[in-house]
Amino acid sequence: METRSQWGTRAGFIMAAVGSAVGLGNIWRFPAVAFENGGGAFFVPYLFALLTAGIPILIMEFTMGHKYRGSAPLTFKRMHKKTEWIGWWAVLVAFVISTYYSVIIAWAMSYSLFSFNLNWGSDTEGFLFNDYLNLTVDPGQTGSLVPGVLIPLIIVWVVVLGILVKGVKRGIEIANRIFIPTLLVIFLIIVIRALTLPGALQGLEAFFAPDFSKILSPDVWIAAYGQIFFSLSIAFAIMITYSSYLPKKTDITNNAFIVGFGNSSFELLAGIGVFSILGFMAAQSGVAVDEVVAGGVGLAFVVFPAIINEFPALNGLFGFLFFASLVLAGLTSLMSITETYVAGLVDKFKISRAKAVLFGGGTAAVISLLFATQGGLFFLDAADYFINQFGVAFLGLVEVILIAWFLRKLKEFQTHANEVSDIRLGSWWTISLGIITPVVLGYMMFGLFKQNLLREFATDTGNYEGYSNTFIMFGGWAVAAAALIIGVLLSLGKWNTSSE
Ligand code: LEU
Repeated sequence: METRSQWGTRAGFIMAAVGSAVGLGNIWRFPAVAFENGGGAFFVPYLFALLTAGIPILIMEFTMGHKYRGSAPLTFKRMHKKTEWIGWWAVLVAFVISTYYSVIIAWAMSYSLFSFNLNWGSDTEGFLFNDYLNLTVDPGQTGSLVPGVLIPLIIVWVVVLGILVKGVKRGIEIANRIFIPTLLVIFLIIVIRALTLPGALQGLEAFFAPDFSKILSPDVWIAAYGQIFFSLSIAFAIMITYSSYLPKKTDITNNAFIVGFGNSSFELLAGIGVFSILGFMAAQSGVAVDEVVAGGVGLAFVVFPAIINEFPALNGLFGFLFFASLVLAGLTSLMSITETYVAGLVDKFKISRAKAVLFGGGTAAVISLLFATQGGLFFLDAADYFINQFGVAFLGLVEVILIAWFLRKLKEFQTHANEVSDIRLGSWWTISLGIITPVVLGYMMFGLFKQNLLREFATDTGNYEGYSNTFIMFGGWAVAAAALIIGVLLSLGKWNTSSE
């Protein structure tokens, strides 16, 4: 029985895949990660990871989705009856990400409104932590729900689940066809304005100035792989799910190149825009650019509002455009994350799409409330770090080793992709996945486990961000482990017979 939904057009699929890839990771994560890890020199590991892992895995996942035509669990089950658990593990990693990713979109939504009156005032840091997030509890405590986060969070979920209920073609595809071009236009306006601000050049110099002393450090390579996986939405069920809706006659390899390079171009554009603006800020306050840079949350929600205050004209409008671009980019990514478990539930339990959206999305929405509490930021930070390192990157490694070494599927997938694609895959692809990725990523993963476990059991202060052992145990390790354990349990359940 094959009544699987399909994309309406090739452009629709590409737009949706780009929509998934281009997200919060591109706009606020990439510029800060690149800057912290050697600036211009970061492009060496970044491009290496893109060309030997990112695009090859993207092609592999597109091939798997297209060949086995199922959600991640069904795809892995059809590939080999003993590997369904990996599909569920991937889906659960996506599930965890969706619970906090939605909250960051909610913040951006609030901030797009705050922009109009520059509500954040001059102390943007105080505003974020005290006034907006009301962060007055210790890590591990929740405190009460913060209404300013809760309301936009509800809107985020209503929009995303509303779109998913409408289906692949009439929901996801149409939304992406509207959101992605809009995002591109808004972003180009921001980048052009940024480049014409006084000080922009110094900002770009700081961004591109290579610091080659860092290039041999494993941390920098971990950061590059992590960024590529997260940013391309690979290794956690998304691209397998989206490509399972491709029609039989399609193109795999070319599509993967378009999505891969499209995503990196957007990332670079974001880097250029963000650093031009930081250069402006540095010039304005007479300090060096690296003094105004802050990672992650700080960059978008502390530094940016401060800069917007200083804009020569139309401050409110530019603030709005910046945060609106975060909202749009975030929503199209959240749709793709949520679709992984909606598809998994539909396939395994043969329930209707509406029920799967209500149950799967509803559960994620309820859990996301944890991050909308006063202590939410700490939970978010720990969950994000652990699920990325020990969910996404680790899962990517397990997936590649299993497929390339144990099941020896690369040749078969290569033939499958070549049959439908313009570009033919050769030894670049098999060597990247069969040798380079397992070896380089495996080496780095080993180091990462060692580092985190050592500091976990050494002293209380050596943990990630200095969090306590108990908090790291429950807020970090347990979350990453739960994705794997619940994934295995789900794979043990029986399939509704008609789904086979
Ligand atoms: N690729 C997205 C981004 O860069 C994230 C993913 C979890 C959908 O933000």
